[in-house]
Formats: sequence, structure tokens, C-alpha cells
Amino acid sequence: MITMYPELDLDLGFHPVSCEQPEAFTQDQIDQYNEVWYISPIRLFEGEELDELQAFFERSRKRLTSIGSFKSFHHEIPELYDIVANPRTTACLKDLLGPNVVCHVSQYIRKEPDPDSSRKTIYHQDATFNPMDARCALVWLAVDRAFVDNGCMWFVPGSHRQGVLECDEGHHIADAASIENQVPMELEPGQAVFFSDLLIHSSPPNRTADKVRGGLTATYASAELVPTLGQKKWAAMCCGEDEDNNWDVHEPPR
Ligand SMILES: O=C(O)CCC(=O)C(=O)O
Repeated sequence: MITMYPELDLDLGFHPVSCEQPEAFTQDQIDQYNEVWYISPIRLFEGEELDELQAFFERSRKRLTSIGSFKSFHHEIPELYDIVANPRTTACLKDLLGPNVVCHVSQYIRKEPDPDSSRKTIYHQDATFNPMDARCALVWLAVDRAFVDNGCMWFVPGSHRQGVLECDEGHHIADAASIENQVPMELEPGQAVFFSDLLIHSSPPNRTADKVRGGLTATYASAELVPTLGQKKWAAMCCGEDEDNNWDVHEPPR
């Protein structure tokens, strides 16, 4: 398959970001995004704010990871909404997506240390999950240090240029064996990588003895992008407005 929504006529091609006056990123970073489709590392949290963020994930981890199926908790947990919609993140997103930004998906992905672990994330492109044209930006925020041995993400720079590739029902890219030139996305706690929903990425198991690897991934779109599944998509407004009422936008949880 190409996406989960073969019935939809989606535009899954490569469209470079054009931002005439970036405010949070430099023009070089925007050019880099268009070239390799990610920008990293970007510091989003530090000092006391980072301590609080890590404490939040530690005390909420049961709730955030207990559900077998996918659940985007930023719709209902105030602290998580504040993390995905924090002003440093949205300032960067405005450069990539424009002034009006919604967040429709988030997930805390925590890989426990286990030398025998086989828990990995297969090669995929997030655009295959979304019932909309390929235009979303993702932010993966390191809650703990993410490095090669504890299963940091690996990216295939520039892989967006081919558009969306054929994948199986589990979203595994059919031709994964031939993928070359991957780079590890090592990050310190509080740092993030911004990347496109077309970028091919994966992450191996955390085979360390004692180094937890927790990260928050969140998917953002311009409010002008119309989700095309017949019903409006539930989304949190992170900045600006949804003037055309394209999304089912809710108030921040409080
Ligand atoms: O955290 C991970 O290991 C995988 C995250 C991921 O695949 C994503 O954000 O799309």
C-alpha cells in the first residue's frame, strides 16, 4: 500500500517550505530542511523547565504508556498540551508551516533498557498514517538522552524527494533493505528534531542495561491544510486560528 487511505486522492509529493523571513530558524536551517527534510538539534527546554518536564513524564508514564492502542494525550492533559504548544516550538513551526498551527497527534514513546530487547520502530514515513496531503511537520523531543545504544531515531536524509514509498500493512517500507546513508539523531534531554512527514526514519531497540530512552513525538499541520476524511480532525490549536474551520479544534485542556 501507499497510505492507509487509498480511497483519498492525496498529494504525497515533495513541496519545499518557502519562508521569506524566518523568525526562529535561520535561512540556512530552512534551506537545510528543504535539502534533507529535518533540522536538529534544537533546544526547546532547559534548566528548571526541563526538570519539571522530566518529572511530569516520570510521574505520568503509566498513564501515557499503558494504552495498547495509540492515544494522543495532549488533547486532554494540560501539561502535555503546554509542552506541545510551548512558544519555542510554535515559533519554529510558524517558519515551517505558517502562522496557524494545529497539533493532531502526539505520543510519548518510552523504550526501557533491556539487553535482549527486540522493540524497534520499523522504517516508515508518517505521511502514510495521515488522511491529508503530505505537509505535516513532526517534532521529536528528547525527554532522556537519546543515543545510538539506547535506540535513538535514525533518519534517511533527503528521502522525502521520492515522495511516499510503497509499504506493507504495518507501514514497513517494502524496499527497506536497500536503504543506505542513515544518520543517528542523537539528542540531549530537552533538545528536539523537526522533520517532515515524508522523511524515512526508524529506531532500533534500547539494548543498554540502564538508560531509559523516552521521547515525545508530535505531529503538526497548518490549519489551512484540510484533513480529507469526511469528518473534521480533532486537533489542538497551538498558535493562530483555524479561520476556515477546517479542523475540529478544541480549547486547551485545563
Ligand atoms: O520514538 C521512536 O522511536 C519512533 C518515533 C517515530 O517513529 C515517529 O515519531 O514517527
